[in-house]
Amino acid sequence: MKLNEIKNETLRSWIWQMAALCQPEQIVIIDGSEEQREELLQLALRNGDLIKLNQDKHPGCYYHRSDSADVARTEHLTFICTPDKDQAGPTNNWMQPQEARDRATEIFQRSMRNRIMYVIPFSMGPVGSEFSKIGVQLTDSLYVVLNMMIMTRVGANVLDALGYKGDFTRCLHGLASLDPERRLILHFPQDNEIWSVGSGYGGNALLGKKCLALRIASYQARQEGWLAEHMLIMGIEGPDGRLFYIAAAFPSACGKTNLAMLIPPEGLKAKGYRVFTIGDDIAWFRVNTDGQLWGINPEAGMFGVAPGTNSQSNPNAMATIVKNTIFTNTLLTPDYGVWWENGEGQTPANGVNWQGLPWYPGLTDADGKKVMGAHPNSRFTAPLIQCPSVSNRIDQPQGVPISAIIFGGRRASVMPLVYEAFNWKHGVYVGATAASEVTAAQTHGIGDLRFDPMAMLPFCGYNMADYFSHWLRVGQRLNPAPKIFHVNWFRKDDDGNFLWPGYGENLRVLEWIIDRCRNAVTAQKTAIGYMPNPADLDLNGLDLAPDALTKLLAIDKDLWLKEMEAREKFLRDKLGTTVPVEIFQQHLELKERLKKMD
Ligand code: GTP
Ligand code: SPV
Ligand code: MN
Repeated sequence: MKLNEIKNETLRSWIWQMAALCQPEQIVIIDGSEEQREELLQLALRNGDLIKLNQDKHPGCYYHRSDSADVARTEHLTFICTPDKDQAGPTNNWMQPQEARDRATEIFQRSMRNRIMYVIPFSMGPVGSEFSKIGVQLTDSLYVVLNMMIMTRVGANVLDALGYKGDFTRCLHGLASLDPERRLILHFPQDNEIWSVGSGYGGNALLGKKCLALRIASYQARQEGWLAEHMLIMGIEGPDGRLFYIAAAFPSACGKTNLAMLIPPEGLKAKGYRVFTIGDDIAWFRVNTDGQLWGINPEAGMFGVAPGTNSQSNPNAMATIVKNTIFTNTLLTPDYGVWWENGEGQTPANGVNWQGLPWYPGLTDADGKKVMGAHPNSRFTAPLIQCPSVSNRIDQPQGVPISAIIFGGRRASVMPLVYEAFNWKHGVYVGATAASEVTAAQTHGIGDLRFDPMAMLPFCGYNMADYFSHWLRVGQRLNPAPKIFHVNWFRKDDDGNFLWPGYGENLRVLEWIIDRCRNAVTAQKTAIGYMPNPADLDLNGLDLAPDALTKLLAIDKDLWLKEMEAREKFLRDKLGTTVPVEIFQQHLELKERLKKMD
């Protein structure tokens, strides 16, 4: 396909403009054809972007190593560039738009000399759906092109949908030197534009994902009256055959992919439970004319955390990645297979690790620290359609109706296994004050507890306080509104062991949540919300320590009051007075209820 075949004039002139800046040797438009994909794969093998894996064991699978200083999102180099700093708010890094463009221009300038600039027209959401948004990414990374072809809907049909006059998000991406000192991830919400330079991995580089589908989309969602969220969507079919769709927001590497495709434990399977996966990372919601919240997954693939994934923890993910998958930063075994910590099968005797260094089990570095085979944020990119539990509704343009929204995070203490908010307003407060221990999905602060409202702290494209107001406003249009819950799979005992087995067993908690949605069980009214009567949680066949459930459901008044102080600091000192009064009110009411607890 030739540039002058693109009907959209704005797109054509933008491509020329960006090409003038980056000066690629050639421009190639991605048309979505299988022939072109095959050509690109061959080129990627020749230029070293990809290594071909053992095609007998891993048909259609490839391996990639990103630069060892480019292995996770870099939130400190990520900016929201609005004319006014207040529009970005206190939780985002802000840069004045002109300064941002000047700084990035200096890095992009001539950065694609002797390189190819690929033009990727992509749709987030089913092509042509009212929910969907079109983006066009320019990039000089073939690895990024091949990932985008899995993660999004790419090709000439997107250009057709865009037509002569359609609007699209301009996504400029360049590898440049990959030097973190010369790396910028810039968002211009008012211009519907993203500039990312100096990184070739994950959310920094696959611009449809966090940059468009969350940061830019959340800004647009506020203006257009919908929600763009860091959530999985799954369908759960109960014993009576009725299907409930639920959405869940957990911060990065806190279990969305795992929950979205869980396998029911035996007892629940026998009762008739089945799980259908709609999405594992991002959800877009709209209030339908029926008053319900409907949601789609704007993505077409999954970019899942490899370490910890095995056929015990996540059999459906293992089945999804048997073919047509790109593995990044895992261990490469001598027979051109892949391996990662807490993965599948025997630990290989040796291999080449994520840094490209010879590796064997037990290898330590100069300081005696264990050297990993796979990076903790190593990932697989695979088509969602290959997931055995995939729903047959992923391409439905109107999405699916949502019965419950779940917030959660990694909390070693304080947060119980599950509780239910009293109503939407209370639920928005629960989401707004959610916190979690930082994971390897980002480069800085791993292990620290941080507030991460609705799991959107790194992804909200505008002022977080205004985002809370938007949630409250959307709630006013919902009838009935989904019920809101909070879960924690990560509570630990005094010896540091997880109290709850997690993974597939989490369906036991989801069963209670669904039962609440259809008014099938009563609950205990506590200071923090509704909690299960222990007898209503089906624990059959589960080998829980005798007092584990008591500990999992315990509310420690002192710890909660400490939590309330931290929340207050976050809401008042960090977010400030623009936080909606309803949120403060919920906070004060909860504090009163906790104080009255005995
Ligand atoms: P992003 O793709 O970064 O947004 O992550 P995610 O939320 O999809 O997380 P994912 O499901 O990939 O899980 C990340 C890590 O958490 C993996 O190492 C999992 O093994 C672990 N994990 C997932 N679910 C559970 C659980 O229920 N219990 C425990 N203990 N660990 C879990
Ligand atoms: C996350 O960090 O939440 C991810 C991975 O899903 S990335 O695409 O790198 O953002
Ligand atoms: Mn994510």
